[in-house]
Amino acid sequence: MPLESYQIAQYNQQHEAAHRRKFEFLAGELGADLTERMLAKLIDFQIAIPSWALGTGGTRFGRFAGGGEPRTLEEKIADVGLLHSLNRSSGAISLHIPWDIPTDGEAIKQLAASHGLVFDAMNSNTFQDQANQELSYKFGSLQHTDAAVRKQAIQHNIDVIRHGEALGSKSLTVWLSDGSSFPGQLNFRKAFQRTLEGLQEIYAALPEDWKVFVEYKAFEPNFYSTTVGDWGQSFLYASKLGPKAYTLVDLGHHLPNANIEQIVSLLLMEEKLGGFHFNDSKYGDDDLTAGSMKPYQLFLIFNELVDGMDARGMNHATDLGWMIDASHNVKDPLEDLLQSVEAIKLAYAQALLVDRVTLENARNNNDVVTAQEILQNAFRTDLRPLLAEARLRVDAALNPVGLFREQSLRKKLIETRGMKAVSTGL
Ligand code: PSV
Ligand code: MN
Repeated sequence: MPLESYQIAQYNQQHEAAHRRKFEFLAGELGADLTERMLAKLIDFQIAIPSWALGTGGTRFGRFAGGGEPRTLEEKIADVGLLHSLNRSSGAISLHIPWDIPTDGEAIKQLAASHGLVFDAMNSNTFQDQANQELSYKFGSLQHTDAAVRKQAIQHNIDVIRHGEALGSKSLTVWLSDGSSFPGQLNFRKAFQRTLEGLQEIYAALPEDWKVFVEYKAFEPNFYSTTVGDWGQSFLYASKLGPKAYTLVDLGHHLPNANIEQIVSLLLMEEKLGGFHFNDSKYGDDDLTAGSMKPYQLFLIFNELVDGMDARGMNHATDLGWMIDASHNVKDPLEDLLQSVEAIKLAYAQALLVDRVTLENARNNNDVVTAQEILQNAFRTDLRPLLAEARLRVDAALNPVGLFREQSLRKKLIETRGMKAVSTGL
């Protein structure tokens, strides 16, 4: 273990006095009741780490690895365990098959449990051809005109479910790159129908207590049409499939300037929002650190999430799938993931702070100014000391990135794994 609990305790002791000053000021402003309620919710709130984001990400032009990347599933679990010991907010890992096939499900499950981790959604991959694969996905998978290709893709998804069952996962995320790159290439209606039929077979293989998340994406790798291209199409599939099927929102998968918070609000209302892939972007599916570009948008999304979940009496921590889906070209992947988790929890905390009764009154009175003030007051309140206090109370680091650096954790990983260790993924 590159980080021992006494090292976290020592670090916290050194920084506790400075933290106390900031926290006590904030708690005084918020009042003891609200402070404690928010702390309890923040401690519960966990965000799953994608196994494919633990290595350095690349672009189509190149990849600049930083060393010490996890080489095996066991090492990926160890990395997520390390993140979780630093922030106690990343208690789950999301696997991608076939990048992370567990050879011994029970042993992997136990290893994860020893780090305090559970398995979040399993992800299938019919967007790449694998070395020993019989038929190609060049022209799609579930939408393919050839029934044999569709069958292969369906079977792959069923295999992923079986791997997930062995690990205690409870959901499958299906992202299809299916679509077309040129006008005329595809019959949209037939592609939709074939995809629906494939999803229906996968749905039929789901265990009773599982969910399937249908992830949409507007473009890439296909640049003319995508067969699950937006939330409307995903919603259509999820509705036709049945009560175990939901839409998954990846923040990078919309056309520019889409109002994601409104999408989230309506999906929740219709009981069809299943989960999230958090990341941030400026141009397309940039897969940047959550909250690095548009923190206000992230807050507005959480504002709708808290409002919509409360309206339905949902448990914030457990009733939706919270996952990161990001890639890191120029940062240490582990530091980047710590930053993403912090940004997500900050947006969540800000949303908890919104005075909903006054907001609703302002809306009813068409008092636009007050409505805006309420949201911006919450967004502009510095809640970082509250997040730090939540960590302190569960023996995580007051400043996870600070401790990661102070303990030279990347250097230690490079010492054991080497400079050239390369992680599986994109
Ligand atoms: C596709 O862009 C996506 O968002 C899907 O969730 C995939 O599983 C993941 O990225 C692969 O990196
Ligand atoms: Mn995604």
